[in-house]
Amino acid sequence: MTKGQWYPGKMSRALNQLHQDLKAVDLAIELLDARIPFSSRNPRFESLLENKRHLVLLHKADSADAETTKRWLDYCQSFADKAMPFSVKDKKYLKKLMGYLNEQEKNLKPKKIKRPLRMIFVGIPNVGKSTLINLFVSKAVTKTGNQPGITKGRQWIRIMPGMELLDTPGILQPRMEENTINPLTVVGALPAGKIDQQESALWLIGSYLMQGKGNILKERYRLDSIDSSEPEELLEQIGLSQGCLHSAGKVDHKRAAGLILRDFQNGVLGRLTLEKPEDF
Ligand SMILES: Nc1nc2c(ncn2[C@@H]2O[C@H](COP(=O)(O)OP(=O)(O)OP(=O)(O)O)[C@@H](O)[C@H]2O)c(=O)[nH]1
Ligand SMILES: [Mg+2]
Repeated sequence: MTKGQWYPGKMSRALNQLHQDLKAVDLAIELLDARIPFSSRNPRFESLLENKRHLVLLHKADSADAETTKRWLDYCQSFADKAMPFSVKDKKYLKKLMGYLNEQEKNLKPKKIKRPLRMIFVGIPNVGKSTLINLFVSKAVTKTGNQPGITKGRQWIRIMPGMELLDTPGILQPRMEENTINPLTVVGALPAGKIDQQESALWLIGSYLMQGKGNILKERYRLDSIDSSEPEELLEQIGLSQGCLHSAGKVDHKRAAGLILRDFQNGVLGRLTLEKPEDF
């Protein structure tokens, strides 16, 4: 994977559009992946924010380790106005989010002029922006149509009286650094095909082992034992047990790696947070 996917022209166009969109909102809701809050953050985003309110959602919290998510919330509160966990799999999160949005709407200034609270979801690819927009659209009162003079060609969705959401998300470039490629790959934020899936799958297996969660792999893939296993050895065993074989009967490591990453992304490998706030 090279930085070529985000060639400068495309990147600056996306950032310019986002900068424009941000001018039209009161609140930017940044989605981070609760399993990789560091790697799923784009530090350049904050420079575009200017004085807008900034809410961070540690999204897909259902897939992350709950204790670690709590510590990440403290970390996120050091750069955002507010941070909350979120998941579409449990309604309590939506209730809390709506509570926060209501508060923001009440505190809109100036108070005398009635206008809606406007907001936008932003985040890196695959973090869940469209899912959240759809969640709100399904509850929406009306689509409000273009509002001249605000953001050209953009639609606002009135999600309830006094609250409007921009119907297109702000897409942020993933942070491409040496220590972010594996985390971003395993959560599916980078296009498959351009990256070394095998290396990322080995890194993921190593993370399970290091966190004492190797049993999850053992059970899922019906392995005999994982005592003192190295990631390479486990990948081999998983390939064998799952029938990821070349015609000559040897394990197809690439295929086995793809299978593990898919299983992780589909949420069948339990909860696992891949980054700790103490490391950043
Ligand atoms: N575990 C879990 N998965 C979620 C949650 N919300 C969304 N997803 C999954 O995340 C994946 C990506 O969701 P999208 O809404 O398409 O993400 P996006 O940010 O719009 O992605 P791009 O359009 O590629 O930028 C989908 O497979 C969703 O089902 C959640 O709360 N928990
Ligand atoms: Mg989307």
